[in-house]
Amino acid sequence: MINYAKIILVFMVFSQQAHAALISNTDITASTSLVEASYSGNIFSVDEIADGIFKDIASPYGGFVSRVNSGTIRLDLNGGPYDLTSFTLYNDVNLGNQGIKDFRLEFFSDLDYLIGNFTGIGQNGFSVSGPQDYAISALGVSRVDLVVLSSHDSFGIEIREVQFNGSSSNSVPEPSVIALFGLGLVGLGFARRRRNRQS
Ligand SMILES: [Ca+2]
Ligand SMILES: [Ca+2]
Repeated sequence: MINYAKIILVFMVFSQQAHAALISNTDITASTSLVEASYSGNIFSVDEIADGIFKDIASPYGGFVSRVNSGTIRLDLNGGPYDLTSFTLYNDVNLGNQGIKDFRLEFFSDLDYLIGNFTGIGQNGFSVSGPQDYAISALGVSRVDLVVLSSHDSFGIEIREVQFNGSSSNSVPEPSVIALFGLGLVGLGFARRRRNRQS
C-alpha cells in the first residue's frame, strides 16, 4: 500500500524554499594584490567594487581600477556560507570602451575548499551601461575569487560594482514549515499504527 503520509511529508519538506537575498555592499569584503590606480588624487580602491555605488558616470566614481588586464579579486561573503543563484556585474568605471571581458568565478567553502567555478564574458560600458546578470549555481559558498582573464582595452580592469543573489546555506525553516513538518510526522504515526493493526 502507498504510504500517502510519507509522500506528503517529503513534498512539504522539499517545497520549503529558503528566502533569496541580495548579497551586496557590506555583505562583501573585497581585497586584491593588484595595484589600485589613482587619477587626480582619486584612488580607485578595491573596496569600491562593493560600496553600494554603481551608477557612477561622474566623479567620484565609486569603482575599482587597476592598470593590468588580468588578475584576481577576492570577495569574502560576510555572514555566509550562501547558496548562490546569480552574479551581477556593473562593468567599466566612467562608461566607455572598458571593463573586464573574460572572467572566471571560483567558489570556495568556509573551509577554503574550491567547490566549483563559472566562466563568463563581460560587455564593455558602451554595450551595456546597466547591470549584467549571470545565472550561477553554487552551494555553501563563503568566498568567491573573481579571476579576470582579459579586459576590453589597455586601461585595464575597471569594475563599478559586483553583487550576488542567493540565500543563507544555514537558513532556518519558518514556523509554518515547522508546523507542517509536525503534521506530517503525526500523519506518519497514524499510518504506521494502522499498518501495525493490519499486520
Ligand atoms: Ca562601487
Ligand atoms: Ca572606463
